[in-house]
Amino acid sequence: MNLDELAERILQGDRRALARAITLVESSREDHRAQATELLDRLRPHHREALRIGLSGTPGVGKSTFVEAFGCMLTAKGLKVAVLAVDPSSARSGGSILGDKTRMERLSRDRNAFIRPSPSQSHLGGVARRTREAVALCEAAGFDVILIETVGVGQSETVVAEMSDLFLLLLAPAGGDELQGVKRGIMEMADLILVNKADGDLKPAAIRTCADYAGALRLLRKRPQDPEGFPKAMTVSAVQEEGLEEAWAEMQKLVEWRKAHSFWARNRAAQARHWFDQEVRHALLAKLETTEARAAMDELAARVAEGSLSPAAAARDLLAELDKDDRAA
Ligand SMILES: Nc1nc2c(ncn2[C@@H]2O[C@H](COP(=O)(O)OP(=O)(O)O)[C@@H](O)[C@H]2O)c(=O)[nH]1
Ligand SMILES: [Mg+2]
Repeated sequence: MNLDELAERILQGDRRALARAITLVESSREDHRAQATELLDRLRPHHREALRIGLSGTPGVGKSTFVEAFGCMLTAKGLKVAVLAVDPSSARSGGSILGDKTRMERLSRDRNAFIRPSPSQSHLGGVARRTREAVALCEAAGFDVILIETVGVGQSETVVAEMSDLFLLLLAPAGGDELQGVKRGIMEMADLILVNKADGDLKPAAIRTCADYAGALRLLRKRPQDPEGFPKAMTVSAVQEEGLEEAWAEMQKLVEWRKAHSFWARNRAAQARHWFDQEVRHALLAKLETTEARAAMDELAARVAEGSLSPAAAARDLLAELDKDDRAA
């Protein structure tokens, strides 16, 4: 299939074409990278936009169960829902969302849903770009809502928040009356905190935990992109499918307000600038990873170590060498 055909089929919402295109953006082969960039350039003029919802939470809080219940609720409303994942640990664990597909059985059989496991590799930077491009492909394919799930480890929440319009933090009811070890930085990113498992024996604890977080949210600095009452904490039960309509109503309220007050567009513009910056940094760092650059660096490092060259002079020489290679190429 050539790129024109692939682009055409994606625009028609063809899921096989979409899956194929995502495989293309996930590839690190140089010719595939070039094709992926070309494909995205062809899709961009169509300006299709989805609501991108980032979702984070530690393992076991019920992300997969929530995505299944929430996703099915949205498709029942006639919306098309895509689920993507950013999981930097998947290289080791074999992919969290993969095993999760069984937990998302209903959603994965839904014709209006598309679930894509996290690409299983290496560093967060690579996963971030691939997910971002997969988001763009899902938008072009006409999806209305894109859920981007991540486990709460390391920097992955930040990465997901940087590509989302809304960021949800999913929590479980706390045992005691202390707040769970949620880092302040992550609290500050959240638009909505959802305390899951508000059912059965856990319900009182969930209500208490929710109140604790509502209090903690009020203590945070007010953000310009929030109307009165946001960010907000709510209880839900993914298993009982309770509180999901209410959570969706709050999300829509927030989105409408941000659109009306130009924060939506401003946020997307700032995100685009951020990713451009990241791409430049990646590309520059990649220049150091070539065999030639490594050899030149090793040689200069040896001279720095023996004291015949200063670190600054060696760095200058290396950069001059890289510039020369660029011009020759
Ligand atoms: N009681 C209760 N259990 C839940 C709820 N949501 C998820 N669970 C359970 O919590 C466990 C972890 O759920 P899972 O969706 O795999 O969490 P994830 O690791 O965050 O994706 C499973 O045993 C679920 O059945 C809920 O709303 N109520
Ligand atoms: Mg899961």
